Amino acid sequence: MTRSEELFARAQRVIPGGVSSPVRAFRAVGGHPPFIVRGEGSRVSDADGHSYIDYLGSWGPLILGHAHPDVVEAVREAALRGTSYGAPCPGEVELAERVVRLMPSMEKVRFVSSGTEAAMSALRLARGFTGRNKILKLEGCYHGHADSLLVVAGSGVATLGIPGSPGVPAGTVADTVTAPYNDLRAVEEVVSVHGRDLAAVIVEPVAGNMGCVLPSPGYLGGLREITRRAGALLIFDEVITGFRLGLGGAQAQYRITPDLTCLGKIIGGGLPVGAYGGRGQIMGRVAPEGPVYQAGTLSGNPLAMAAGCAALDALQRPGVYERLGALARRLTDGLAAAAKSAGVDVTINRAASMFTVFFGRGPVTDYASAKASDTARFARFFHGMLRRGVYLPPAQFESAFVSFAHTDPDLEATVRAAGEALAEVAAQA
Ligand code: KE4
Repeated sequence: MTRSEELFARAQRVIPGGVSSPVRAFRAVGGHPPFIVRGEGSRVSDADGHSYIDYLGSWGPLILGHAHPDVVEAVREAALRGTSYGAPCPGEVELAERVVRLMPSMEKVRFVSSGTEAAMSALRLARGFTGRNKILKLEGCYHGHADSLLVVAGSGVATLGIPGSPGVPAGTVADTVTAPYNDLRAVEEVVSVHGRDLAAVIVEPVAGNMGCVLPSPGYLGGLREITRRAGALLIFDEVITGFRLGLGGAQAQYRITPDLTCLGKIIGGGLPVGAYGGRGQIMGRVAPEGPVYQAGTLSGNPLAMAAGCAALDALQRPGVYERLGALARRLTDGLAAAAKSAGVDVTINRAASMFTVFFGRGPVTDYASAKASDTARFARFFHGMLRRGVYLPPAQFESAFVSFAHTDPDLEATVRAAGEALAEVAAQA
C-alpha cells in the first residue's frame, strides 16, 4: 500500500469520501488521489515522493505558483502578530483599496471566507436592493454550494428550479431560473416570464466550471442590456476570472460593467477568502450601513489579507500577464499538435492562462456541448499524464491553470507526456 493509499483509507474513516471537497476524491477519473505534502513553484509532491508539474493550482488561486516567497513572507509576518482578531485590521483596508482600484466597478467591497459566501451574499444583496425574488443562473456555471444555487441544469425557463441536491427544499430553488449559457434568446424569454420579479442574473463571464467556455461575441453585452432594461442586477462571478484574465478580470477584458462582482481564489493568495462588491449605492445596503445582513467570524482575516495583498502586488509587476498568456498559448498549441499527431479529436478552449482539453470535435460553447465530450477518454488521458508527472484537474468539467512559476522546460515536458498519453488513448477503444 502506498502512503497516499494509507492516508486515503484513514481519511475515509473520519471524513466523508476522505476529502474536504468532492471533486478531490477522483470519482470523475477513477483511482485514488495522491496526498499532496508540498507545493513549490510550478510543482507539487505527494506523500510517496512523486513530483508533478501542477496545472490544478488549487483550482485557481495559485496564479503565482506554490509558496511564492512574497506570499509566504507576508503570511509569516502576519502570523507573528496573531492569526485573527475579530476586529477591523489594516490588512482589510490595504486589500480593499487594491481591489477597488484594480476593479473600478467595485466602488466598495466586503470580504468573506469563500466564493460560496461571496455569491450567496451577492444574491441576497441583489434581492434586498431590488425588492425582487427571482434569480437567473446559466447552466454549467457554478457559484458555490449555497442552497438557492444548487438547481438542476435545464430546469427550464418557466418551470421552477428543481433542487440539484438532496437537502435543498423545493421552496429554496423555486425562485431560481436557469437558461443555457451563450443563449440570449433564452434570457429574453426568462425576462418575458419573470421580468418584474427578476432580481439578478449571475454568470461566470468566462465559464470555468463546465470546463473553460468563452462567452460568444456579444453575449455579455447582451446580458448587460437585457438586465438593464429589466431593472435586474448583473452579477459577474469572477471568483476564477478575477485577476486570472488580467488585473481587471473579465469585466475589463470584455469592457462590461456589472452591478456586482464576486471574487475569491487569487485575492487570497491561497488562503481562504471571498469578496463581493459593486456600486456604492448598492453596497450601502449591506449591514451595518444598510439592512441586508451578512457576517463572518474570519472575514477579513489578517493572514488572508496579507497573502492577498502580496499576491496582487506581485501580479502588478510589468509583464506578468503577458508571460502567463504566452506560456498558456504555447502549452495549448503543443497539446493540440500532440493530439493531432496521435489522431485524437480534442477541442481546447483557453482564456488567458486557464484552459480545458475536451475530448471530442467540439466546438464547446455551453453545458450541452461540454457534456457531449468523451469523459472516459479524458479520464484515461488524466491518468496517463499523472503517471508521467503532470497533474491536471481530476475532472473534465474543470479548468486547468498555468502559473507564473511554470517554465519552458515544464511546458516541453508536459507536451512530451501528452504525446505519449494521447497515443495510449488512441490505442484504446
Ligand atoms: P468556493 O466556495 O469553493 O471558495 O467558491 C465557489 C465558487 C464560486 N464561483 C466560481 C466561479 C467557482 O469556480 C467556485 C469554486 N470553484 C470550484 C472549482 N471549479 C472549487 C473546487 C471545489 O469545489 O473543490
